[in-house]
Parts: sequence; C-alpha cells; structure tokens
Amino acid sequence: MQKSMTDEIKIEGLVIFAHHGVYPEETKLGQTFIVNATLFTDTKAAGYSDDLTQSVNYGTACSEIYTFLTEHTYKLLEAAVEHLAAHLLHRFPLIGGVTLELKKPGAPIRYPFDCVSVKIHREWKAAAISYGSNMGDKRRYIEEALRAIEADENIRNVRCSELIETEPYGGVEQDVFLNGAAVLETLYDPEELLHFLQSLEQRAGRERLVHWGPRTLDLDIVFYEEEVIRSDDLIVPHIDMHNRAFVLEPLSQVAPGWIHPIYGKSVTALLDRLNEQ
Ligand code: A4P
Ligand code: MG
Repeated sequence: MQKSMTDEIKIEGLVIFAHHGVYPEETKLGQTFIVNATLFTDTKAAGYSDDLTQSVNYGTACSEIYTFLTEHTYKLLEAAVEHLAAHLLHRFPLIGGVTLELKKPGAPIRYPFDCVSVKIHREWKAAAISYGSNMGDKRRYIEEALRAIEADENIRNVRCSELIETEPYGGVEQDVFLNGAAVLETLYDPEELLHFLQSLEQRAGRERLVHWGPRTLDLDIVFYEEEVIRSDDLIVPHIDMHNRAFVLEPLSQVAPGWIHPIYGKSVTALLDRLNEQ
C-alpha cells in the first residue's frame, strides 16, 4: 500500500439484514449482520480543499456494503467478507486498503454468546516487474502482455517504462533484447503474481512454440513492497537485478527511489554504481 494511505475513514456498527449462512434456514429466513469497516486512504487533499470529490464518501461506501451483502449469499462469513473487501477495493480508487469485520450476533450456536465475527485486512500492494523478449515480434509479445496486465482485475495503476534495446547479458550468443519495467499495484500475493506472470509467458510461449522457437517473453518480479522472499520458486528482490542494466535502466524511469530492501540503496544509486564499474 502507498505510504501516504494511512488515514482512516471508519464505519462502525452498520446493521444489515441479509441471508448468509451454512444452514438452509439462514439463507431462507435471513438474520442481522453488523459491519465494521476501516477504509485506508489519504485524506490530506480533501482536508485542505474541503471538497468531497477528493475523498471517499462514507455514505456511498455504506450503500455499497449494504447492496453487496444483500444482493449476494455466502455460506461463510469468510467468503462474504473476502468478496466484500475486493469489491470495495475495486469500487473506490482512492482506497489503498480495508479492514473489514463482519459480525453475526444471531449465529446458530446452542450456547449463550455475544457475537461471532470474521475480521480481515486487505490492501493493494506495490510491485515492480521487468520484462524482456529476444525472439520474433518482440514488441508485440511485450505489449500484449502489458495489455493483459493492465486488464487484470487484480492489478491497477500500471506505469511502464520505455522499451529499450539491449545487448544480451549472460554470455549466451543470441539476438538483442527488448527490455522494459513497470510498477503496479496488485491484490495478488507474491506467489499469485508469479503464477499470473507465468501464465502470460506461457500464452506467448504457446505461439512461440509454433512460430519462433523456445523463448519469447520473460516476466520477472523485481520488487514486492519491501519484502524479502526466498522460497523454492520465488526470490524477491530479483536475485541479480542489481547487476543488470537492462533491468535498472528502465526501472529507474518508473521507480527511481525504490529502496532495495537488502542493499539499502535506491534503484538510481544501484544503476549509478553499475555504470561506474
Ligand atoms: N523465479 C525465482 N524468482 C523469480 C522472480 N523474482 N521473478 C523462478 C520471476 N521468476 C522467478 O525462470 C525460472 C524460474 O525462476 C521460474 O520458474 C520462477 O519460479 P524462467 O523465466 O522460466 O527461466 P529463465 O529465463 O531461464 O530464468 P530467468 O532467471 O528469468 O533468466 P534470466 O537470468 O533473467 O536470464 N540479456 C538482456 N539484455 N536482456 C534480458 O532480458 N534475459 C535473460 C534471461 C538473459 N540475458 C538477458 C535478458
Ligand atoms: Mg524469468
């Protein structure tokens, strides 16, 4: 989530009659649910301007929550609250994250109790990706992937660098590359983002197998927030990005100040250091 999105607009105790539940009586008869929502945003612009269009209208947010929970039916509180969070994060561009609590005071439990509830936090995460192609219609492979990335509902605010032509790196004799980088916000966790990018590689790869040979598109995750990840199939930040001008140059156009969480240096500083070598 963007660092500026730490202001909170709160909705507490919103009462909604709806039909969520595992038991048939619950979905048939319905019962009362209570919602607590914290919408994370940056209220500064609206604070200075006193202009509602620069903030999130909490009345509209209440209507969205009400409509969503009355027009859908889920068995689990978990599912209702998960889908509601995604709906709010898509519906309001000024929201960076939400904390949602869905309470069910009349849940079918045979003991005395006050309430049961599920509470979750979901937010748009910032990621940086790099891409390259050195076979066939390089520009088209990259642009098609970027269109699919921009069209994906779990991704927003994509900003792309220029595409640059680069000499092959790594000692293998091959054609020149076209490389670029982008920053984006996503609801995918790092593994999900990797799988999504791999599906785009495969899409380009399927065409490639027929027409051009084995490799047309490489999509790598360079950064994911400030996270350091070392699993079997994912290393973030990208393990060799600091040695690659074909990653750092385009990245410096869209994320010059992003600090590498291991080396503690900005993208610009890493590029300067590489150019000095
Ligand atoms: N993987 C681990 N971490 C990541 C990550 N942060 N992002 C794993 C994406 N994938 C990650 O990748 C192999 C495995 O890396 C994946 O299964 C994933 O789980 P791959 O793309 O299928 O295979 P690859 O291309 O052989 O590996 P890689 O690491 O992407 O290749 P390189 O090292 O990036 O080399 N020269 C220029 N000028 N421009 C280029 O774009 N690219 C390469 C590819 C070589 N030389 C180049 C360029
Ligand atoms: Mg790769």
